[in-house]
Amino acid sequence: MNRSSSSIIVILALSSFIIGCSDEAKYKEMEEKYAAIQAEKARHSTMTAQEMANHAAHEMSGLSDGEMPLSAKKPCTGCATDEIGRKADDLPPPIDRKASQLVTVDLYTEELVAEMMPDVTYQYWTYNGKVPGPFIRARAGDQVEIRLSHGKPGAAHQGHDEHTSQQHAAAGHSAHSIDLHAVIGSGGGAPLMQVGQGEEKRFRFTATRPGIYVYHCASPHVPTHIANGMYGMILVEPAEGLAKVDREFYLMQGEFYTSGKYGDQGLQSFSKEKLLAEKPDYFLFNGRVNSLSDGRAMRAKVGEKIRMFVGVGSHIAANFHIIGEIFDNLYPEGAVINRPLNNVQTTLIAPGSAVMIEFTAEAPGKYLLVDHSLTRAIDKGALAELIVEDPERP
Ligand SMILES: [Cu+2]
Repeated sequence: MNRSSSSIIVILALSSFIIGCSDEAKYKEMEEKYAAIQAEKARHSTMTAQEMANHAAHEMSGLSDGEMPLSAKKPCTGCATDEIGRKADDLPPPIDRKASQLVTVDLYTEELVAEMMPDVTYQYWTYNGKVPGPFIRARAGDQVEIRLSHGKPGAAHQGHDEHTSQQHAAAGHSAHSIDLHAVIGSGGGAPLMQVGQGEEKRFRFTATRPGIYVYHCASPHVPTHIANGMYGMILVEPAEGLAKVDREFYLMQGEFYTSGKYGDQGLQSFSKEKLLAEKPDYFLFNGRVNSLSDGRAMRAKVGEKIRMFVGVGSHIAANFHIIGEIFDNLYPEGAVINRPLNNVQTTLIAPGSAVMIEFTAEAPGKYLLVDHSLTRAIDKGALAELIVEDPERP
């Protein structure tokens, strides 16, 4: 045998050994997977219906049983606030007066670093330090005075050390403003309300048209200001008020465009490239992953009437659905004085629009609120929880 043919034999022998090894590894892996599936099946067969529901809910939250829920937060380093998300019950009570009045609204803009999910931080641009901004409530016929100051009164800006005009300009927020969709008039108020560093401006309008409306910043580059979190909602109640309910909740879905992928750790910068490509990494209710889950979940009791105001602040429409619920009344497109649609499963909410939803909590349990374009819920954060308790069976 010459040298070259003997080396071929050695190579053949070696490669069959390697193939043998990798086959064995593959079979072992398959065997393990099969065993895991069988174990999971056995586990399911012994679960009660309630345990099964909880298990599914965990899976929807991206958690395996027993893992720490993402909303059990540890302190965040480098954050200006421990909580960027507005709670869903943070809204003024229904209006209970029969005459018009002046409603004054104090707003300030604030850029601040906060946690988007554990170990992921982001510099949000906000109204009053939370996403979404405050829920404004007026009655048809009211005068509304918006007072907007650039920066939290008396506080230093976050995000850059100097507070010169050049620094603000370089950061892209030399001015902030407000455009309210409840305003009839050029720019929805924004032309009057461009507020530079250290400035405060105010304007008044008469809330003539009942509806649930979005407001947002309209300073250049407008889509960037909005994508960073500068939006909220204003409800103009009809003069006779809305029907009485037991609970009201305020939610806004917004998508975020970060330099890294979903879950990449550390301070994420805003990606204008992804914004222009309409490719966000996060779809979130009220500002962060799990903002409205566990200890911050919405809560109600069996038999209570629930009303939700749900809007889209940023640039991509939401497909809003509550798993295991049917909307008794849906007022699409913010049209709260029109006759509602009944028995609706999912509603499309356009960017810069909002809906009002009413239903009675009939069965106890944990209900997941999702964007039914479900990768957004399972893989990109668009999940919230409503917990319905039965006082008869605690
Ligand atoms: Cu702004």
